[in-house]
Amino acid sequence: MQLKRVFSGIQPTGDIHLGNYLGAVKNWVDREKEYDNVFCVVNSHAITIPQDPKVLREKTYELCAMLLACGLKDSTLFIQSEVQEHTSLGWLLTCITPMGDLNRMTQFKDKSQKNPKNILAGLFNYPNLMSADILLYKSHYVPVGEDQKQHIELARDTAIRFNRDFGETFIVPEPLIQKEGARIMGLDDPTKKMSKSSGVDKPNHLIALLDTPEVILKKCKKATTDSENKILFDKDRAGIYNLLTIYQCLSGDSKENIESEFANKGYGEFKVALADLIIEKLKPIRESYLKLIDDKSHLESILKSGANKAREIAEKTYKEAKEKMGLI
Ligand code: AQP
Repeated sequence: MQLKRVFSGIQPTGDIHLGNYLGAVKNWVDREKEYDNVFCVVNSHAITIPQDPKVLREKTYELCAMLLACGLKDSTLFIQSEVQEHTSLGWLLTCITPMGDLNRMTQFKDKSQKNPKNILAGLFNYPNLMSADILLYKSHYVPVGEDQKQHIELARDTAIRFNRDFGETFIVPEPLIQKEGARIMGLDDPTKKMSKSSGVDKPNHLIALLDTPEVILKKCKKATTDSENKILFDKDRAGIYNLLTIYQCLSGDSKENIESEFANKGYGEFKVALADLIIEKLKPIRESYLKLIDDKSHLESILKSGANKAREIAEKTYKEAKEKMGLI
């Protein structure tokens, strides 16, 4: 039986954190057997914000090792810039996408506000590259966190537009968004999404998958809550709700069980239990990561074979799209 294809990507823009893990990567790993998976470290996306080239190279390899450490085994894993058809198809899609569609993207608005004096054209155009990533592999599903939903909708519109104007070519992809954990919030400010870039200048914003047990405990203890001291899944109390969601995603337990487990306990005790759970779940990932990053040639050979497999599919799709648009 032919499995449906899944594509997703992650940017090597900083330290991969619990939000990336619970919103996306854990889902990739847990459902790996159900699909024909293509996963990509999207370094060409990363340069839509200025990067230090040396750091970008290192972070790219580190993130690849981290994805394997999280448990990916049978997926096609590669680095985006190794398959040039991503940027080539990105250009074709740029030429059929109205500016108005890109103008609506909330992530562009958020990210450009962070650096208003240096807004790069690549940041504006980035959703087209993301559409190309997905459409190149004729992907059925795209497992992502909630912040990426709008970009998937754009990829769907683009596929529909291309198929209408140039003939049936692309599969119209669907997002796969987790019920729980699709939007993990910052520990310092539970009204803001946990993000790698915010973690750079705010030490208590995120929990990185490579944080040591001591750091995890410290960050959990400092996490913003409220003064009610009641451990309930109450969306109006964003801080405790966020911590409980992390607990639920990692423990796999139901909301009711978690609430009754902590019914007579205070925030202090809950935060220590949460830290213990995070430490326990991240320990094997950390250990496996340290081995993988230590053996660069093994890592490079996995990535090379991933890129070769990806390229085989990507070349065919790009050729088909290019010819349909009349390019020689
Ligand atoms: N806070 C989050 N909660 C749930 N899912 C999240 N994702 C990101 N943040 C959260 C999901 O992680 C996957 C990889 O994201 P990405 O690295 O490609 O880009 P991003 O969404 O822009 O992630 P960051 O951490 O916010 O990075 P920066 O700060 O560089 O922009 C995606 O599936 C995303 O939905």
